[in-house]
Amino acid sequence: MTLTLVIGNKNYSSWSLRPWLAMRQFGIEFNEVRLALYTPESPQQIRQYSPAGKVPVLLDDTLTVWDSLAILEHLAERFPALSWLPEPKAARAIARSICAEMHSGFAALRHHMPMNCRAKLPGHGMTPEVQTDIDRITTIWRDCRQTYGAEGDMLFGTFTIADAMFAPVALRFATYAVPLDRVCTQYVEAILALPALQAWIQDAHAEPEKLPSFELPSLP
Ligand SMILES: N[C@@H](CCC(=O)N[C@@H](CS)C(=O)NCC(=O)O)C(=O)O
Repeated sequence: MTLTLVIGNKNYSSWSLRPWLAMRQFGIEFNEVRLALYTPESPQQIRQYSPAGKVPVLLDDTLTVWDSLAILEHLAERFPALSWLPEPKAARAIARSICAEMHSGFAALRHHMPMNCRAKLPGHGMTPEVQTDIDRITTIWRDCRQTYGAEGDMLFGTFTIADAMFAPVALRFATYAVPLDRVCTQYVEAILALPALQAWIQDAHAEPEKLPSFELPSLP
């Protein structure tokens, strides 16, 4: 049965990156449909696939699954032999909680430091609210790495859904050169070094579209 993942521009679409990265990391085969977002045609194009009018969307045979977290949960059910979440119950509870926290929070960071894989924008986008988001995210990363990360470079050692959820943040921290401590710097480097993430960035560089609102977020 074929899986098709519908995504937006790789340079800008942070929500698309999450399931794409997880599927590539776990070696799941899928077809990719990439739509250029924020064009006059894009709302109608997206609605051909998703009732919500947003990407990412997963087409799984006759099923349509939309929303990045729902897609990851669906995949975890579909491929139960893969390690989507850490094994110990306590770690799984934390992993689920931080995925949900990431999914529903950090609005200031998203707004002021939009994902832009190609760009280098040090110092742009920083506000007190953004710093509050960064402080919370780096606390999460430190706690996970220190408590559960001994067996690898990811939040819970090996790659899990939690890393897919936070990978766009790692890219943002690199683009905006956010100052980080050693543990968080190493985590960002580990995410950036994933072959699948490198492939995503390479594809982002090859994209022709330039969206002005993502290119020059304001200086504080
Ligand atoms: N909560 C959703 C958010 C999806 C979302 O906002 N996608 C953006 C792209 S990153 C989108 O489709 N924008 C196109 C539009 O609004 O026309 C998810 O996790 O999938």
